[in-house]
Amino acid sequence: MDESPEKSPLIVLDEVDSTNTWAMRNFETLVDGTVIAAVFQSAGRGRLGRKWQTLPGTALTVSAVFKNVEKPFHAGIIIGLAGLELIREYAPAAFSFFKWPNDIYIRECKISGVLSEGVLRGGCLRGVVSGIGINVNQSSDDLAVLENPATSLSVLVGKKFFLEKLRFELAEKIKKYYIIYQSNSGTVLELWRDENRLIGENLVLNMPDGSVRQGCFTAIGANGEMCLRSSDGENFRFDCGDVKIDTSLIDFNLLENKCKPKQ
Ligand code: BT5
Repeated sequence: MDESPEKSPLIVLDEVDSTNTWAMRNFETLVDGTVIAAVFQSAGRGRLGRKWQTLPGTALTVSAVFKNVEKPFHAGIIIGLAGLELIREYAPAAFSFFKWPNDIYIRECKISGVLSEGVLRGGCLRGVVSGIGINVNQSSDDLAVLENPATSLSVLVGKKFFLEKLRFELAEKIKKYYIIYQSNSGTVLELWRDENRLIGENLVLNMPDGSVRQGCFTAIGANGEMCLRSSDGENFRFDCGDVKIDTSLIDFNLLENKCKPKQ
């Protein structure tokens, strides 16, 4: 079997519980770099047992099989960069960025989320399945049912998109970033750091144990961890947690201007 990502297939399923679950179940038989997309995902999953909700035919729900990454968190970066590039192409006027680690936001609204899961067999890590959900054709009313602010390409641009085309383009971008990663992982990691536009901002971090941390997001460490400096100058490192965007702490107009390419 040819294992080069250039030739890895795109599998489109009409309906599935979760593309991540399907890819994990079928991991052994799938070529490295295979991309699996669903027209409808009935039980989409977020991190920490949360749900990823999308109505049929409104969104991209895609997973990819990574058998060749140096560190498991790199898989989420590869798929996240592909998603960010697609969102930028179709909504170029919107200020899109990564909210650490791999969520994609437009200001305080989530447009995309990434779920990466290690594939363990007999206690050994065989690879990673990483899935991305991108909101495309949802209306504001569709998104209003979600518990946190969310947006879609359609809300941003004011028109509907042909999902089949975007699905194919996303798969090509995932392959592209995986190939770049395999020849130079440092380039891909640097790109991801640069697109984490909340570095330098004051953030609130909700930890899985329910505790809350607040401080300045100073940097991303070598293992992808968030470095946070508290108001009394103490430095902390976190490899998990949910960043909450507090619009009273972040001036998005200022941030957007700072991030604009210089003319
Ligand atoms: C994520 O989790 O953001 C990861 C989402 C990954 C989804 C993809 S789709 C393809 C693949 N197959 C799967 O089953 N999953 C992956 P987390 O950071 O835990 O965010 C989950 C939270 O986002 C929820 O609790 C809601 O508040 C919110 N949410 C749910 N659906 C959303 C949507 N469509 N748009 C924006 N926010 C949403």
